[in-house]
Amino acid sequence: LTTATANEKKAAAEAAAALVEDGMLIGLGTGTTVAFLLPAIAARRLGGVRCVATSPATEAAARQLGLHVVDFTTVARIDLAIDGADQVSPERWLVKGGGGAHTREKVVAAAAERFVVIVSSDKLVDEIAAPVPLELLAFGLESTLAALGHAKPRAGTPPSPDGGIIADWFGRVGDPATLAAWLDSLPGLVSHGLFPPDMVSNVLIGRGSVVDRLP
Ligand code: A5P
Repeated sequence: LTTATANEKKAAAEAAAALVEDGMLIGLGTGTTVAFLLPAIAARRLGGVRCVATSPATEAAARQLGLHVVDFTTVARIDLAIDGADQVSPERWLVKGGGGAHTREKVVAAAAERFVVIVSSDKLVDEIAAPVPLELLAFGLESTLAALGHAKPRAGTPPSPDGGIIADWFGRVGDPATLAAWLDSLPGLVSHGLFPPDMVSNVLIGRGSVVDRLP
């Protein structure tokens, strides 16, 4: 992480932390950008904020900072989810899952009233491209990989907290909606890292020391 990129991540994260209101249930993403978000939320000292975490790492970091983390098993709706991304296209397609947490991240984003994406400016792309992160069931793994064609389990990455195998797809993306629909049709696939534009409420982009929004 260069200092310039870190500063952009921090600026975007701090802008998102300002959106948190007392009493809200917040969805916390995963990654190095969210690492700047957690202290920024904690610093607001809003006693009535509760959070759900998209990964054990985020959960531990949030608790360490004194944030009130609740279990996501029995919660129906999230007010505001905030998360980073690996790629953001002009149409607001996202690729997520560079840290392997995309399954829980997508469940949390989908349950949120508002999903705000925080990125450094280097995450903006003209077109979504491979790799697209995947989570696959261990059951039938070889047959699912064969159906996927250009996919490989991610070397050295442990299974997800839900037991899935983290992998990446390396084919030509083309139209993200077509690829997402095809991936969603494969029974052995738990989830993929393509997040559709209709899931995304805002994108906050750190650019130098200012924060832009995707129009
Ligand atoms: C975690 O699985 C990812 O979806 C992250 O949100 C994404 O990789 C962005 O990560 P950074 O904030 O570390 O760049």
